[in-house]
Amino acid sequence: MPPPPQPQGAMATGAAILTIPCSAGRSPKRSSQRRSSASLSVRASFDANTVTLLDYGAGNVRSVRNAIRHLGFGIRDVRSPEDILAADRLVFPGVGAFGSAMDFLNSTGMADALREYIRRDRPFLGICLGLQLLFDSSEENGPVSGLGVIPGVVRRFDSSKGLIVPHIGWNALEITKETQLLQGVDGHHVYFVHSYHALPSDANRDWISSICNYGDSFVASISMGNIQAVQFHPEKSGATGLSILKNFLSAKSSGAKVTPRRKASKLAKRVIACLDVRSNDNGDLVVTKGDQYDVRDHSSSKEVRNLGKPVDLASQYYIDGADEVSFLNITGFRDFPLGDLPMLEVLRCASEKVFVPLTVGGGIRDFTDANGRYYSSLEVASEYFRSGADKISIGSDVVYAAEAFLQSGVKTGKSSLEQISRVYGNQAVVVSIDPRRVYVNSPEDVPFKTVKVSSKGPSGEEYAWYQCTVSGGRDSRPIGAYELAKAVEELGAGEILLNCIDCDGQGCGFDIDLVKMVSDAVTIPVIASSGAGAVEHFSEVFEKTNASAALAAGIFHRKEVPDPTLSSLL
Ligand code: 1PR
Repeated sequence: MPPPPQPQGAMATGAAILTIPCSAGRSPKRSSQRRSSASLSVRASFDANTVTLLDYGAGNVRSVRNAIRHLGFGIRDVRSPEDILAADRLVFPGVGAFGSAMDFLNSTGMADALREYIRRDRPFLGICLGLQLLFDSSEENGPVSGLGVIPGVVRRFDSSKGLIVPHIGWNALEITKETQLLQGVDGHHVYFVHSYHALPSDANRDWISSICNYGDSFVASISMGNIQAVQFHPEKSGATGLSILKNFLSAKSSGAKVTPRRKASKLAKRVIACLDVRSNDNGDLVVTKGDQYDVRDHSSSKEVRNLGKPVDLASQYYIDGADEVSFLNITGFRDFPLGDLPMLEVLRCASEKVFVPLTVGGGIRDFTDANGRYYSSLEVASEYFRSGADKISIGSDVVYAAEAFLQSGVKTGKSSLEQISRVYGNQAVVVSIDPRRVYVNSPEDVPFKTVKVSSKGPSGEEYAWYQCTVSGGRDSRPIGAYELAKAVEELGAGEILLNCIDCDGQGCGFDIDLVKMVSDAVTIPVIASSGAGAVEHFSEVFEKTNASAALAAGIFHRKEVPDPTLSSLL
């Protein structure tokens, strides 16, 4: 259900009651294409600092709220079709699947209200699915009819030729039409995360304000009069994204120029700053960092290493230019995460300051508390999303689910991975793999996929397989990283975070053999993790493997590179 409305502030002053016909139009200028004549009672308002938000409760729009508030605007939530028609400025951050979004809009009368609002050329900003829904139809869950405002269809990216889907990451816009919304943005990268895209065609050419290339060209933004929509996430696109949002929210915006973030004109490799978080022996939640997953000091005190406060470090890495920030609650496997209120508070505070994607992992599984109350993994994930996560990451629980799936060959639909990706979309679900290298003499020695290693093992072994672990590397399982990666792709993972216990904290570079094996095996993005000790290590992993992103921790905590804006150097 939509969240409760926000305080309405000055909205009451200057409000007026109107009654207007509700109709639909392909173009704001074509009032003849009406689909409904139902009348709606409308209260028009005149409040320059409040924006109306259409959040139909299907997913996390907290990031959009945080970005709007960060820019100094208040939010009024849509509760009824009349609220749409009364809006001065409407932001529609579509989330979830196309079919269920249209079901909701049609059954509540909001589809007609949206068409009418658009026909009247009122200020509108659609985000992500909020752009796709404007088109005639989508292949997602269907075909399903959309709002029919813009001619054209929405299709899935074609992964059959090896294209990695979802399209996740920072890609460049090619601006095709001058608009105030995209002023100063040409050539900049913005953050995309989607599996479906609107196709440009002769019929919708007039609408398109920018395109982007991923496999093929797709519609990155549209603009017609006051109607704007973007496929990317301005609320997660750092300073560039915030300036786009500001251009929409502030009628008086000067559209100030922003410094180019990067020069490349294709999907950029991402650099992710990771914060391993846990309580220290005094009960304070701290950022820590291990060597091969051992986070205790090697001195006699054996204390948990304390590298700083989670929110301070996350904010700093955002300011310094990290493409994404991840929190891993590394003792989540033994503590109940919903009992870990400081962690949720960390997430809330970080999401108000970090305007790039925020991932959180640790402890996502079904759980029964001391009072016998059962919590599903979906509830745990939902709480993480509500607290500000854009993506969640699951480790141990997925290993068990993948083992069961490989044994039975049956997808039950009940695993945490399947449930969460069904509700929030697979682009919101990362699977974290914690493997350890096991050398063997020959591929025949084990029933798991092996690689010929670049450096031989201690007894001259030429091959290795990568054994998955659970509970932060404490327990080894009878499944390899390759087998796990293939299984989780089938079960609905949107990305793989590929750690390597042997390399963690060593600063000797990523395990290229492992990253190559896994990133060649799947068509979802793989994040290489563990071992970065120099800028060259990032270049190496991107040159030699199909990794889409690289994650590091120690190198940033120890300030061994100026900041995480490494992608500009690569
Ligand atoms: O199993 O669903 O509860 O998730 C637990 C999560 O916590 C998993 O993602 C797991 O990887 C992580 N985790 C558990 N124990 C540790 C530990 O360090 N003792 N951290 C741990 C994993 C690996 C990376 C690290 C990179 C880069 N740490 O997060 O940041 O290796 O480090 P580097 O650049 O310094 O080499 P669940």
